[in-house]
Amino acid sequence: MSDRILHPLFRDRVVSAETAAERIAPGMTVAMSGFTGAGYPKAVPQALARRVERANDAGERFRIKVLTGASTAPELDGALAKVEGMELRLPYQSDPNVRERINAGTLDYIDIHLSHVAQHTWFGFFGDIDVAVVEVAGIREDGTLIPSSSVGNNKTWLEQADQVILEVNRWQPEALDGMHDIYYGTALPPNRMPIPLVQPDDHIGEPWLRVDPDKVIAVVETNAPDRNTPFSPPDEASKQIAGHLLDFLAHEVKRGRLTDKLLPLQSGVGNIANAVLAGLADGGYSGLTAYTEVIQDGMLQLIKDGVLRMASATSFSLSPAGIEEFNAHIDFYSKRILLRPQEISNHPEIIRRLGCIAMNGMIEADIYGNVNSTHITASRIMNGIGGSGDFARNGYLSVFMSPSTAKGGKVSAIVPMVSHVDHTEHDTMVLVTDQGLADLRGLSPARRAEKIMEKCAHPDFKPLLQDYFDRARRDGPGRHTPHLLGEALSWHQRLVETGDMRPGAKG
Ligand code: 0RQ
Repeated sequence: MSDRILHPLFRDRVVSAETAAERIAPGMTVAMSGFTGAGYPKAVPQALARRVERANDAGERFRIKVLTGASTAPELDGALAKVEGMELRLPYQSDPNVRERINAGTLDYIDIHLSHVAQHTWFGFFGDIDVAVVEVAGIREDGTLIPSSSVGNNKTWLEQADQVILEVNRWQPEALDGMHDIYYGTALPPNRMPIPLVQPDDHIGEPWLRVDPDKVIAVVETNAPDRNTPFSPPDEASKQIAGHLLDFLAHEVKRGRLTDKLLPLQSGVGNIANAVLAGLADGGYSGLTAYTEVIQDGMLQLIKDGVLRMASATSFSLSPAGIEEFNAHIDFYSKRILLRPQEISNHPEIIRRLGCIAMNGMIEADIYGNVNSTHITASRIMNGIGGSGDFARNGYLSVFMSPSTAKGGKVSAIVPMVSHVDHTEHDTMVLVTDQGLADLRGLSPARRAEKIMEKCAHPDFKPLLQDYFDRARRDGPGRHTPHLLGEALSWHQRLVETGDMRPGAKG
C-alpha cells in the first residue's frame, strides 16, 4: 500500500482503475483535473475509454460530458475522443482527436474564458457535476489532498461533484507539497468580497485541497508521467517577434511608463512565448515576477538566472528536460513557484490590480486590431481562447503575437477583417509579427490600420491590404472603420477554396 495515502479511510477505498471507471455511467457530467498537459488523471479515463469501446462493440451508446481545467493529454482527451466517448467538452483543448471531432460536428465544444469555468459551475450553468476525477500527489493523515502539477478547477470539482474518484500519482514529486495556495474565500454574488491578493507572491489560502471523505468512492494508485511535450528551439520568426517585443519593453522603461522591474508577466504557451522568455534573459532584467497560468521551461530558466524572482501560475507545462531540471533543484524552485486555482490565477480583479503584461499568441488580426485566437476560416476551431481573454482585457498591457504569414507564406496573419473575433479592437494594445511591432494605444481605427499594415504585414500582402484600405476609405459606407464587407471576407473564402489567400493563386 502506498505511503502516499496516509488516511485509513482513503486506504480502504483503493481499487483498480477498471473498478473506479465502473462508477461512471453514460450521460454523466464528469469533471476531471488537468491543465496544459499536467496533473490530469492517467488511469481512470483510459479504463473508461475501454468501457466505452466495449459498449460501442455491443451497439450501445456510452457518452459523457467532460469538464477540465484546460488541455490534457492522449490518455484523457485522446483516449475518450478516439472511442467517441464524449458528447460535450469544455474548456480549452489542444488534442488532435478532440479537434477533429469538434470540427466534424460530432462533439459539442464550449469554448469559454478559463477564469469563468469555476464560477459558471457554481452558478449551475453546466448542471450537476456527477463525478470528479482528480489527480493528487498524496493524501495526508487528516484527509486533505496534496495537489499535483496543476491545480486548475480541482477545488471547485471536489466541492461541487456528488462523488469523487482520486488518482494518487507516485510519479509526482513529493516536494510539490507546500507549493500550492488554495483560496477558499470565494463566494457567490451578492456576497463576494475583495480577493486579498496584492502581490504575485502573496499566500492567501492553504497548501492542500479539502474533500469530504464521504464523497470519495474510489482511490486509484498510479505512477505515470505528465504529457511533457518536448520544446523545439525557437525558430527565426519567433526570435524576431521576441526581439521586437523586448525592444518595446525597453522603450517603455526608458519612457518611464514601466520600471526596470516591469510588471507581472503573463505568457502564453508555445514557441513564440518561449522565445520571448529566452529573450528576457538577455535583456538585463532581474527580480521580475510572473502572474500567469503556466510555468514552462523558459520560466524555470528565468527563475534559475534570477531574472524572475518568483512565478505564480495554476500549472506546469514542462518538457522532459524541464522536468529533470525541476526535480534536480526542486527545493530551489519550490520557494519561488506558487500554483493556485485557475479562478485565482486568471481572475480579472487580480490581473487588473497587479497590472499584468499579457503576451499571447494569435491566429490572425485585422487591420483594426480585432484578434482571432481560435478559428481557421471562421468555422474550424484550433484550440480555444484559454486564458488569453482573461489577461488581454484586464492587463496593463495586452500584446498579441504571430508570424506575419502561415502555411508557407500562402496565408496572411494580417487581414482586412478577422474571420472570427476573440479579442476586440478594444482589448488589443500591441500587435507583433516577425515584421515589426504596432503600438496601438491611443489610436483611432484608421490610424491603427495604417500602423498595423506598416509594421506587421508581410511585404507580399502589404500592397493588397493598403489597396483594400484605400478603396474602403473611398467607397465604403463609413469612414470611421472603413470596410467593403463582401470583399473583406473574400480573403478567407479564397483560403477555403484554394488553400491560399493570395488573389489569383491556384492553391
Ligand atoms: O497549424 O500545425 O497544422 O501547421 O495554426 O500555429 O504557428 O504553430 O502557433 O502553436 O503558437 O499557436 C493562436 C493557436 C497559436 C495558440 C495559437 C495554423 C498553423 C498551425 C498553430 P499546423 P503555430 P502556436 C495561455 C494563453 C489561444 C489560447 C491562448 C492558441 C497552427 O497561441 O491556442 O492564448 N492561443 N492561451 O499553420 C490558417 C492562419 C494561421 C493558421 C496559424 N492565419 N490561417 N492557419 N495557423 N495561423 C495558454 C492557455 O490558455 C492554456
